[in-house]
Amino acid sequence: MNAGQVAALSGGVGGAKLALGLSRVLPADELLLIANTGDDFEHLGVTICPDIDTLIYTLAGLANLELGWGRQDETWSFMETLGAIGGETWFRLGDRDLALHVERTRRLALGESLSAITDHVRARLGVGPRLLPMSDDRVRTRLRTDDGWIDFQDYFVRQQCRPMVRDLAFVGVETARAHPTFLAALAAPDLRAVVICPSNPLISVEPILALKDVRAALAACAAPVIAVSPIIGGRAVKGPTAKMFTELGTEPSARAVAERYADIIDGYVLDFEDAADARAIDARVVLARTLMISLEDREDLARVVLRLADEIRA
Ligand code: FO1
Repeated sequence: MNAGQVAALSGGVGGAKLALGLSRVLPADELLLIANTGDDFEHLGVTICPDIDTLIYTLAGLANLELGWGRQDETWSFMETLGAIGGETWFRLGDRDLALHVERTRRLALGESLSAITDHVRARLGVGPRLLPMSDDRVRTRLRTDDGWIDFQDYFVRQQCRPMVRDLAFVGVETARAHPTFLAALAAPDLRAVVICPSNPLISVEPILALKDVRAALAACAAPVIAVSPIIGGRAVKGPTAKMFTELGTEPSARAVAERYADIIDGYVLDFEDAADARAIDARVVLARTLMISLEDREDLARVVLRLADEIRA
């Protein structure tokens, strides 16, 4: 019983690793990827969509694995030249990566949707599974720090996640429409599974869940919803997840992540290291190795997730 589609919700690095695993164990037409766009921003005159691009580059085999963002075999002439003439260089755009931002910005200005542009680029770069932005409408994550509200990339890149986070907002989410293909996938009677990839719940997954109709569609969908913990032993594999949880008053743990998804998940995959958390989680739980170092790790974790979904569905 493994016909229907799998819809996977993802942010950047960690999520993209599992998305790659899923793409390698599923036929391309059985996987639909939904990318967070809350991190998107306009900078140096171009529109940058970090999570969409990380997913495309990862699945195309073009990702810069050292940096965790951008393209491999990158050169930096544009940034160096920009710096030499006194331009802003805190957000580094590689020469190859820049081409994508320039082309996307040109097409957006012509009135094309972000989803159409994304679809075009993913096909040109040889990525098989469909990849959708969570919405074609603009949603921007902002954070309240002790110095007031700031944009996500200002916090994440310019200030290197140093400020204490007091609150989060997804500006535009009240009026943004979830992509219709995404909502249609969730409503499909033969949907096999929804996977919430191991991305930061606060900034990568919750912008998607905050879109009108998405949480209700997930709670109502025929398929099991399976989340994978991005926290292993109280620590995030990469990025500020644990720090943000602490600053917002919750001890970072696999259990704390599950609690944020309590109303929508049917299954939860957490690391062997977090076995003690398993009992407190109100979903069917599987312990696995969730640290994805090798390609095999990514595929193995994808199989664990699909097996859990199929067991729940059966
Ligand atoms: N992250 C950084 O830490 N420093 C950068 O200079 C940087 C540049 C960059 C350029 C294009 C792109 O798509 C992503 C980029 N990122 C950079 C990552 C980006 O900030 C992501 O939003 C985060 O990694 C969170 O997912």
